[in-house]
Amino acid sequence: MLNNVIECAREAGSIALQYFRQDGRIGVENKLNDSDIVTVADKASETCIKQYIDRYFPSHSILSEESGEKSGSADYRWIVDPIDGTTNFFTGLPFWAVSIGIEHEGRKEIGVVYAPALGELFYAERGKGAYLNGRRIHVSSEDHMSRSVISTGFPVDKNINPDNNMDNLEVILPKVRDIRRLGSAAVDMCYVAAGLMQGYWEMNLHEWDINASTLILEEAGGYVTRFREDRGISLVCGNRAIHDQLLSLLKK
Ligand code: 2AM
Ligand code: CA
Repeated sequence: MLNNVIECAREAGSIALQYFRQDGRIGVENKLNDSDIVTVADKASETCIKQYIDRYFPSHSILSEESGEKSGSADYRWIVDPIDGTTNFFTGLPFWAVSIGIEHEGRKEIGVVYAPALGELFYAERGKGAYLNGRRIHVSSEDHMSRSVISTGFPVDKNINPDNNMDNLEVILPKVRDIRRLGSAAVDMCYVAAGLMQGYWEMNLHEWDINASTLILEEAGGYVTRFREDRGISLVCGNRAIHDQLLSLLKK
């Protein structure tokens, strides 16, 4: 099934890529506010993925960002983000990805994150390790915060909610080599999985943002913890040491 999921992500990513940096073809709409957007490309990518599932796995359930839940008879569920990092996509920055996770009887079994503008395909199967473009990846072995590059993000309701992650940033920024804000939870977590960054935290995410990349990170030897229950999915990840240090600093 991994090969099917990779094929599906590649097809959807190629479709999205046709809209990328093509002025006038993107067709942006607001969902919640000016920070929360969906484009024609998100919808085209999602349609491609749903058609693929209908063709090859019609009995499977689907949870997807733009069209929600579809329940099927089989114990397999696809968790789909057609474009994670839509703001980057719309702006023309390359950090965005198609993210597809597969759960069997509620357990994560396959994760595929395809970032076509970066030429990067991440995937993992439970128990079989994590890969970037066919090469095995592992989390970083760096255990000093002062030598770590840590990524984060800011919640989409920052215009109305002062609980906007600035408190965590204030505590963590002075302790680390530097902070990044890439704008795609899926890419952030895969970069931690590949040892390119040492850790990542963000609040107010959804299951489709992080499902596939959670398995990829764990299969690369990383740790993920949800550090709050009151702000959507709020998670911290990294290798054991950096994960633990970040977790101890974050506001719970
Ligand atoms: P998206 O681009 O698929 O929406 C950036 O901070 C991260 O937050 C991205 O992974 C982004 O996913 C996610 N994000 C953006 N808007 C969001 C929203 N309204 N709710 C939850 N997550 C969101
Ligand atoms: Ca998305």
